[in-house]
Amino acid sequence: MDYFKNFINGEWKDSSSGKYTENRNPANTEDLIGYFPSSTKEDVNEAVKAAREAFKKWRLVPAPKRGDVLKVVGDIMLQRKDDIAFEMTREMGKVFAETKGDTQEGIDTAYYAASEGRRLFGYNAPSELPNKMNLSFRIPIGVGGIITPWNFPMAIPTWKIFPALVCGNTVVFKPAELTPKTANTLVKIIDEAMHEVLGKDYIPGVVNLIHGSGRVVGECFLENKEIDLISFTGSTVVGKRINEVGGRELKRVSLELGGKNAQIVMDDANLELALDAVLWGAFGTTGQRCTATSRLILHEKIHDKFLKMLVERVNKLKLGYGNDKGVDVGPCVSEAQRETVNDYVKIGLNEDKATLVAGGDYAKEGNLAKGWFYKPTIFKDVTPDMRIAKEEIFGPVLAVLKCNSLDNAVEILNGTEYGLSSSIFTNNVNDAFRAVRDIQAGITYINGATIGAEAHMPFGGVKATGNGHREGGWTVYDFYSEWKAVYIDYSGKLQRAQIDNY
Ligand code: UN1
Repeated sequence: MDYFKNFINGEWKDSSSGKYTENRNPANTEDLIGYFPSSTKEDVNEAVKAAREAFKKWRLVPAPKRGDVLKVVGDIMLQRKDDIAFEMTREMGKVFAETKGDTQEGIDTAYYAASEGRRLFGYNAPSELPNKMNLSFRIPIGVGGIITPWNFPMAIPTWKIFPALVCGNTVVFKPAELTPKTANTLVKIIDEAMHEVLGKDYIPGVVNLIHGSGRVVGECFLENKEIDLISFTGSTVVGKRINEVGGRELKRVSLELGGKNAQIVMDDANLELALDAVLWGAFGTTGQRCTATSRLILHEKIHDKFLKMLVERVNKLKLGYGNDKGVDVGPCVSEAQRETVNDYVKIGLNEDKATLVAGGDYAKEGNLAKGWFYKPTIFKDVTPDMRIAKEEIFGPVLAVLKCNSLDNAVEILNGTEYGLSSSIFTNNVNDAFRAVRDIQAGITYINGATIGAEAHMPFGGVKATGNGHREGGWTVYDFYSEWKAVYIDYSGKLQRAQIDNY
C-alpha cells in the first residue's frame, strides 16, 4: 500500500509525527487509495523556512520565466488530463466528465498565469515636477499559505498557487484531508516543470506541500510570522477565524466562503433550458460546489408545471461510481458530509409547510451501499425563513420557493447572508438587466446555471461569502502582489514636491 509524503525544500519527506491518515474512495470504501502524513507544527515551520529562503531567489527570476514554468505545468496537465481526472474521481467522487473539467480549469489557469508573466502591468503617471518621472511596479509579497477544499481538488489550488508563483511569491500548500492525492499530483507536476525550465538554476522550496488537519497545519499557518498571506476556501466559520487572527498579525487574507445560490425561473422563461440548468446546478458534483444551486425560485404561473417536469427528471438521474459510464451523480465525499445532508433533510421534514417531493434518504441499492450515496432530494413549498432555505447544505438537496414577480424573486434571492452565484431564466430583456443590477452576488448568470465560472473571470462573492477579494482572471493578481511607487528625478537639483511647484 502506498504511503505518501510531504514535499519540503524540493524533497519528498515523511512527517515528523510518523503518523498517517487513510484515504478511501467515497463511492466504494473498500477501495483504499493510500496513507497520507498527519503533519506537525515542526513540519509546517520547516516548510515555511524553506519557502522563505526560496523567496530570496524566486523573486529575482524574471516574471516571464516564472510564467514559462506555468506554461510547462499546463502542458503536462494537458498530457495527463485523463489519468488525473480518473484518480480525482476515485478520490472525491464526482463524475469523470466533471473531474476532467476540474483539470481543464487548472490548465486554463496555468496558461493564463503563464501569459500574465509577460504582463503584470504597472501604471505610470506624470510627475508634478519637471524632469521627473513617476512609475509603479507590482512586487511580490513573500510566503503564501494556501488552504484548499476537496470539491475542486485541482482547480482551486491552481487558482491560488499559479498567480502566487507568477507574481514571485513562494508557497506552502495545505490541501483538504479528503483530497491529498490530487494535491501530490499537482505538486509533482509543478516540480517537474521547475526542473525542466530552471535546469541547473532550480530553486528548492518554491512550492511546499504539507498534508494534515486544519486544526494543526492551518493553525500553524496563522501562528507563523513568516507567512505573509493566506488564501483560504472553505467554511465561513473557519474563514472568520483566519481573518481575525491573520488580521491581528497583518497578514493579507483572501477568503472564499459559503453560498446559498439560487436560480430564478420567470413565467416567460424557456422551461426546458431552465430544467437542464437546475439539474446540472443542483445535482452536479452531488451539490457539493460553492456555486451549487440550492434554491430554486419559481414564478407562481409556471410553478406546478415546472416542478412536475423537474421531479420526473430527478428520479431518472443515475447514481454510481463516477468513473463508470452513464453515471450522472456520484456519492457525497464522506460519511460526515452525508450525515450533514441527512440532518438537513430531517430539518426540512420537520417544517410543517415544506414537503419532500424527491429523494430524502440514503441510496443503498446494490453497489451503492459501498459508498456515501444520497438520493437527489427536493423540497417544495419552502419559505425564506426556513433553515433549508438559508443555510449552506453542500449536498444534493434543493429547496423550491415560489415568487409572484421579478422584485419578489430578487428579494427572496437576496434574503440570505451569502452572495456567491445566482441565475435567472427569462426572455424579458428588461427583467434580465434589472436582475443584473439588483441581485446581490459576485456572479450572476442570465439563462445559465449557477455553476460554470470561467478561469479568466473574477470569481468570488459578496456579503458573508468572502472578504472582498476575487480569484480567477486579472483581479487575483492584485491579491498576490503589492505596489512600489518609484520617482526618478533627472533635474540635477533638489525638487520638493508640494512645495517648489505651488
Ligand atoms: C466551487 O463551486 O467551489 O463555476 C468552484 C464553477 C466552477 C468552479 C466552482 N468553475 O462551478
